[in-house]
Amino acid sequence: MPPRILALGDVHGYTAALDAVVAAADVRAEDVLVALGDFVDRGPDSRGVIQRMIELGGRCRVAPILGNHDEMVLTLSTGSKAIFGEWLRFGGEATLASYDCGSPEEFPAEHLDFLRNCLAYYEIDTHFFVHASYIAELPLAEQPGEVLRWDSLRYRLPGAHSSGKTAIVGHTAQHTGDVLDLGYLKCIDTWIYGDGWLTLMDVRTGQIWQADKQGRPREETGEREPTEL
Ligand SMILES: [Mn+2]
Repeated sequence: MPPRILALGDVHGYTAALDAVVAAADVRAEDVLVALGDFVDRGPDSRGVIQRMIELGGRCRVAPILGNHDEMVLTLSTGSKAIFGEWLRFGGEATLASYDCGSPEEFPAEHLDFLRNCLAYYEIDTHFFVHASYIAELPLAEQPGEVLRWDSLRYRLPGAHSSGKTAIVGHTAQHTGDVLDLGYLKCIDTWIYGDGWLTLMDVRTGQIWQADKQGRPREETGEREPTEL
C-alpha cells in the first residue's frame, strides 16, 4: 500500500478543528500530511495551530505549504511595517492576541522557523498542491509566488495544469462548506473561519473528514442548514 496523501485545508487559528480532523482520520506515521497553508490569522489560536503542526511533524510526514497569511507574518517578522495595518485588518489582530505580543518579530523562533520552512508547492505522481492558484501553462517551479499564494479562483479560474496532474488548492473559501470539485482541480478551503468546516482529504480515495470551530465532526449523511454566500 502506498502511503495516504492527506491534504489539509486552511486552518486559520482553529485548533479544535485541526485536532478533530487529525483524530478522525487516525493520522499515522506513514501518512503524508500536505497542509495547504494559512495556519494563522482570523481564528483565536494561531499559536496553538503552529505548535500542533510542529508536533505533527513527529507523528507523520508533514509537507506544509506557505499561505498568503503565513507570508504576511514572515514579512512582518523581519521588522518590515509596510503591511502591518492591512495584516491587522485581515485577521492579524487575533494572531497577535494568541501570542500575547505586539509584533511577529516577537514570535518564538521555532514558530517562525516552521513558517520559513514552508514550501511554495508540493507534488506527487498524480497531484500537485498549492495554497491558492496556478498558471495552467507554466511548470510548477516557474509559478509566480503571487499566483501561488494570493490569486482567488473567483477572479481567475485556471484550466487543467499542463502536467496533467490534479490540483489541490485552498485559499478561496467555499461558502457552501463543500469541497469544490472540478475534476482537474479541487478546492478544500471550506470556510472554517466563517460558517463552514475545516477539511482533511485523502486525495487518492476522495474520502474527507470535516469539523467545525468547536471540533464537532460534520455528519456524513445528515441534512445541513444552507449557508449564505
Ligand atoms: Mn489564503
